[in-house]
Amino acid sequence: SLAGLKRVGFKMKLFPGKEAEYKKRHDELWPELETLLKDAGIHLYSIFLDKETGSLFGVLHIAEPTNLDALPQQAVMQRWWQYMSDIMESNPDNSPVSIPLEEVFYLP
Ligand code: RM4
Repeated sequence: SLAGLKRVGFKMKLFPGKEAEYKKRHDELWPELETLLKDAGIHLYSIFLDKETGSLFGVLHIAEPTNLDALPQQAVMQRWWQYMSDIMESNPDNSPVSIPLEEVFYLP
């Protein structure tokens, strides 16, 4: 059930011309990364692309959002971010530049 889960929304930025590659890499998401995200308690994780601007809008559902704080230290997460850093805006530590968004509407 989704009752009690919080929504977490954020945006990231894709480099121009990398739309197909970004989709392909996520279609082929590493099983060990899927396990990591699900073990963190993430449900219903979507990423939407605005093809006009390259903005990526992520939204996920999780009971305890602070569980997300442990993900950046995980080796699989770091490998994935390094792998992705050639096609999306990233920080010096390879994590994606990720801007938190405020939920202003929710219709359960
Ligand atoms: C994205 C980005 C996010 C990750 C997803 C699965 O490209 O790396 O941090 O959660 O992939």
